[in-house]
Amino acid sequence: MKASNLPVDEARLWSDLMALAQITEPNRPYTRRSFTPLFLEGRAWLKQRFESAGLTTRIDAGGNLIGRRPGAKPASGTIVIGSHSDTVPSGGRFDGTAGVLAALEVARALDERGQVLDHDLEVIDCLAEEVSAFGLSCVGSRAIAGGLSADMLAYVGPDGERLGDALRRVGGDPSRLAEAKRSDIAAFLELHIEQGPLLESEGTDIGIVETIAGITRLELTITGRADHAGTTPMHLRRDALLAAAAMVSAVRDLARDISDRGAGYFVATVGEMHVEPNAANVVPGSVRLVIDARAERHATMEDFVARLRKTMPDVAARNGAELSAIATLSDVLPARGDAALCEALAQAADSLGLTHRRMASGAGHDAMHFSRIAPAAMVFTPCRGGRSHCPEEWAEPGELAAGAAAIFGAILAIDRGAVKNERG
Ligand code: HGY
Ligand code: MN
Ligand code: MN
Repeated sequence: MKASNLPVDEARLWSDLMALAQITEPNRPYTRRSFTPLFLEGRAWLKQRFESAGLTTRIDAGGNLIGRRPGAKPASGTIVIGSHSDTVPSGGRFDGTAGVLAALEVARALDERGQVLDHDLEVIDCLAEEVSAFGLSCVGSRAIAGGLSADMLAYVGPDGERLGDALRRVGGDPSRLAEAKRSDIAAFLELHIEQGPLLESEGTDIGIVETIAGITRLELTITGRADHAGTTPMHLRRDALLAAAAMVSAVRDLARDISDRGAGYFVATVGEMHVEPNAANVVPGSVRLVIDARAERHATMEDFVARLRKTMPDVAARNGAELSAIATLSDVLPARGDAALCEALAQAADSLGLTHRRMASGAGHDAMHFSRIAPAAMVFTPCRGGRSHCPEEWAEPGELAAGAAAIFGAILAIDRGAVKNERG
């Protein structure tokens, strides 16, 4: 339903979104991969918008762009709102960016309405929420939560650069990560498009996220033998890609078996694969593939990984290759929305005449990491056909403004002390 007289400027939010969307790789819109020059161009644009909204900006040691407005009683702590501005390759215009720009719009609206908060207020564009070229996601929000480890900083990207060096290149500082870890956050709120079909199919205005599925990413290396594609008889081949293909369908079968057994929400995908030497006339010598698994319950994920480790070596051997390595790239536990913050969002929605429902998220978000160090909650807004991580991703201006307005209302409630979250 189209709510009227929202406390945020729908047109201004939409104009920001469409302006930032123009900063993309021209031949595969919408692509603004973290750590790239285009990402930094988007950052520079965001910094200018933050500052024209009266926020003082900085890049913290974790590479996050932070816009800050001091409160009247700084001892109250900091209310943080934000998301991420990096995209997947050929992604959409709203995943992440809607949350960053809605946060900026909320900050402007609070200011324009003379709402002086007791709490400090921060708008944050978190670095590299999407799986980066280094194989790691949520780089900036991990740093804020104190979870960006030295091992992770040693991850190497496709052109040989270490993550720690890339972090420095975008303004972070791996030697000062202890300073990036926060203990002052009173509440973290994130607006995000649902990236699923539920809200649109029901005609519900906003979703209030109670749980975010845990994510485990594993890198499997399959070793065969590179040979001449024209002279090597079929029965003598050790084709790593053939084995990898069998493993991809085995992952799918295992995921279906687990999700059909009612062990809570579970999905697994192989969306990334690198073939060596990747030449038409060479029998593939080796393959590196990444499994992305999501589970509502961590016990289900543990079961998946145990069964995977047990069965995959045989799948490789049956297809003439060897599973030579399984590396855990990341392993993030499921996260919960703070009950009191969720209730504050529901009450804000009610007061605006917005319909809302509680729901789970199969997508990962920066809020997962903030939830380890502070009360955190998310607002979902509908997206057309539930499509995301593709150029067809679409959201309506009024839907995004409604989500931003709910956050606006929840912030006022938090600031006046009307929200007693689980951390007391
Ligand atoms: O992959 C995810 O769940 C998120 O879109 N980064
Ligand atoms: Mn995404
Ligand atoms: Mn996202």
